Amino acid sequence: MMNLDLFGDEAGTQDLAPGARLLRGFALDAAPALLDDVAAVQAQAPLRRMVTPGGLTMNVAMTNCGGLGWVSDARGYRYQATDPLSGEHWPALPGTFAALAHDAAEAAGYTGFAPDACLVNRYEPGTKLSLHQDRDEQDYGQPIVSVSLGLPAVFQFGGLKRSDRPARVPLVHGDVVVWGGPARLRFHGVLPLAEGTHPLLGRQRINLTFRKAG
Ligand code: MD3
Ligand code: FE
Repeated sequence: MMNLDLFGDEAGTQDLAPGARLLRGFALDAAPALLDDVAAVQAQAPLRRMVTPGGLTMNVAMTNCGGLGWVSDARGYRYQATDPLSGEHWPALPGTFAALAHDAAEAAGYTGFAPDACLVNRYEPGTKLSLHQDRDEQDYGQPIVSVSLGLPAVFQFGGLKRSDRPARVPLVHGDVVVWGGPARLRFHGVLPLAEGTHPLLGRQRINLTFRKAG
């Protein structure tokens, strides 16, 4: 069928743009185990809404696991080894997380991806993430792997300038996107989450982003 040519060489794999590959349902089988580990991470390092350097409280609630975690406060955005709430190291990166991130990166053509940071983003209906670039990592040659769990979201995928009009990409439970190469510094965001209830997560969307930050 000619339509299948729109999707890469494997059913469910789609190039959103050069360097940005969508792996539909790649995390579906692993999702229950991933969610158990998300719960364990949250128990040790609670979700919290961080404050931007400009003094605004972020809409998305966040926590981290891995050797480095992303934080924002009045001093700026950065990665650090400890949770500012507890002063303790972030929880270790669960083996399920590391394996999924590695395998997804490989499926997108990046061999040997070994993330040292996993940012856990929690959305509820109405929560949004404004257009931004991810620029706090050391090496933009490293890809970012993102995993969508729970309620669906509409992802905004822009260009290299904030003013480039973003495309809208629906992301559902189990979808994985690998962002690298020329897509690595593109502006992106998430539109306000629609009301809904997911069988595994209720009124939430959890997004995991894996990075080699340091
Ligand atoms: C495109 N998170 O944590 S994941 C973020 O759904 C973030 O929680 C969103 O943006 C979320 O920084 C989107 C998809 C994503 C992540 C990183 C990217 C898309 C990207 C980096 C470059 C280009
Ligand atoms: Fe981002």
